[in-house]
Amino acid sequence: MTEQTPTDVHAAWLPAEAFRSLGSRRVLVHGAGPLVDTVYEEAARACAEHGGQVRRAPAQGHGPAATGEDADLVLALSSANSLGPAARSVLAGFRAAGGGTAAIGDEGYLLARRDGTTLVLADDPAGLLYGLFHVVRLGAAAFTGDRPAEHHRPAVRSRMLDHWDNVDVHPVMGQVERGYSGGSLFWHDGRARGDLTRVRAYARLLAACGINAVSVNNVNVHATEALLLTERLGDVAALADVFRPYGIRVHLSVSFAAPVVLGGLPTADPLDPDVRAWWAEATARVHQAVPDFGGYVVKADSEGQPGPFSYGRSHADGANLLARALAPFGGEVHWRAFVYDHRQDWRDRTTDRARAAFDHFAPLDGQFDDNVVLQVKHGPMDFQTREPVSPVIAAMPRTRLAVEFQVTQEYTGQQRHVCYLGPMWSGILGFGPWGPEGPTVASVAGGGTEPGTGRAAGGGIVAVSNAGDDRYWTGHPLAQANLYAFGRLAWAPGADPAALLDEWIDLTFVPVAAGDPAPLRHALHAMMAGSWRTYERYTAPLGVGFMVRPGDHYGPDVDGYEYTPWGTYHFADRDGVGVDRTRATGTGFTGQYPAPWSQVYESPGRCPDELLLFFHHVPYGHVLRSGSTVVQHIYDTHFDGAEEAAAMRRRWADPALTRLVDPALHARVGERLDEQVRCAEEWRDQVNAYFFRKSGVPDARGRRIP
Ligand code: GCV
Repeated sequence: MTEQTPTDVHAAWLPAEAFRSLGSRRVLVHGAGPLVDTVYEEAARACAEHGGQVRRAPAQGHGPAATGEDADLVLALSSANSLGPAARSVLAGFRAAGGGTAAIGDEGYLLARRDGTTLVLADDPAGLLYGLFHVVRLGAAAFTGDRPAEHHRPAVRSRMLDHWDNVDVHPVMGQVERGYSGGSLFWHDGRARGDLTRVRAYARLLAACGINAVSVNNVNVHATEALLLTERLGDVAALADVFRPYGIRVHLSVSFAAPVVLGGLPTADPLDPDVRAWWAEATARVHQAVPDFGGYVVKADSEGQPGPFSYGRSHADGANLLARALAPFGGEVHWRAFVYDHRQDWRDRTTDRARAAFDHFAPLDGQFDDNVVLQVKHGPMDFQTREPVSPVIAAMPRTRLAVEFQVTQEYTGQQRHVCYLGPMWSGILGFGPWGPEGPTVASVAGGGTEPGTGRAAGGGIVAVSNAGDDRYWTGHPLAQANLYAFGRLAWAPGADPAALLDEWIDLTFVPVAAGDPAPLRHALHAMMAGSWRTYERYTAPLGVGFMVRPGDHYGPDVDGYEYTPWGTYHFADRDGVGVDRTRATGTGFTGQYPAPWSQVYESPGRCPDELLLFFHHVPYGHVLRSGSTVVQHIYDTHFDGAEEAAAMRRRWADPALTRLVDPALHARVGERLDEQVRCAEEWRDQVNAYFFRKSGVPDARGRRIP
């Protein structure tokens, strides 16, 4: 078995140099418990590296050594005895402002600076850990001047990464389904990895950007992965031991057919008493092995996975079966709403895949147990470069919903293209499903009220991870920014994605730059900030989606899915293009939205340009809100997008930049950019040629279309 080589791993957003400010101070860690141990170890590691001093106050400490009066940084649990006067006054001020009883709250922290001491105060140890990483992000600014107390806490309780990692190498999908970063961090060729050093480093990176849950295997549960629930449970426990010190709970994807395939029962019918007993016993064993087990992730009746439909039962029956097995232990089931007919007839224009999740799940609102989280892909199709927000998000007020993103770039360049997705996710999280003035997607995911009081508590924000055993974690070193930004947006959905990009650059590149980092910082920002829109320009136009090579989903193939059973069509003909999803003449999908979106999307004149072809079939001469015609827009954006990719490549080749970056990393980014430029030209030429040949309309600017 090949083991991972921890020595050869990129430090990503936690290079030792990023800890310089913290590590050169006198640090006092005040409190007890395993996560406080982690905080202490982080501080100790930084101080050993940069010449500072770290002390640990005993839980019941007293006297000047424990109060932190002689420390530059105090990280203390609010419950700790003998806090110094500065910490006491910050806490008192905070509580007084909240009417005397304010709690800092789970995972939250207060950050302040008084009389030369920086203070991080938290009610629970996870908050201290997050506060420590905040101090790292601030660098020298954390130790300058006075800082009034700031209260930080996550807007969303569950911030989760799903790994689509196979234990065995799958003959088609490989070790990681839709993985573009080498092998799995956890599994290698049918077995758990023996050396979990990299998993520990990964857990640390995740905690530093705010992630607190992971699921460790593919939602397509094949034979070996199914065994993780039973005879391979020890492997799950070993992973949980590594994630736990960073405040991260482990979840497992399970097969709905487990009672049959693992338990030898004749049925997996959710209403069968033997099936219930089987799940209850299996789940009790999981909790014995992993006492803080997070719960199950389930893909049922989807793309060939088994589910309750086989027994004539509903998805509420299916989800509640697992929820009841998990409830005694405080676990949750993440039940995916990605249910659609993947064997439809392309000739049938009435079946619309976009409708499927709503049609299946909206009628079940109110029927799910409190520990069921319905995990909904952010769009109605499948992680396309541009989709409207899924109508399910507005349709199930009595169900706990989690919104699912895809950090792994299945449809956005597969970590061969620079495509910073922060702006896309930020737009979705800030979208108002009931209109711009109402609650946002983030507030649905974050919740705030418990079931029974109106709206259900939020189920969280989830994404499919893009990390693997690649030296740079993510294949393309710049794809690390997506993992980082996802975690930070899940913590603070209102954060500015451009500022998060800078934050990532400042941690990852600036501290290790071989010279003045300013040009590098500037260049990376310029290359990445708008890269999602660049990618959109040279790929499928105006929200129509797909047009990719079937199967691997990389590179252009305009008609690749047009005559397939997958429900992903653009319907281009000689007159026009797009999918009519209107109530008036199409599939009626627009009717799944509440006002105002049901009206906005219904009308080609009001529909945002970038989604026009998602909702409407229009003639090539249709004039967009931008003033351009559809076909001219296609030509223009494809020429522009390919040119923007080329400009990115030229910028990266600037010798002034090359000098500042580690040569191996520079070369890796350069190779990927070469491929991006090649692929963008291919997209440009195939899409432009396709629409020129279909429409016969020449480019108004006379550019060469092959
Ligand atoms: C894990 C798409 C992907 C599949 C993925 C599926 C899902 O269909 O192509 O690889 O399966 O989504 O989200 O379950």
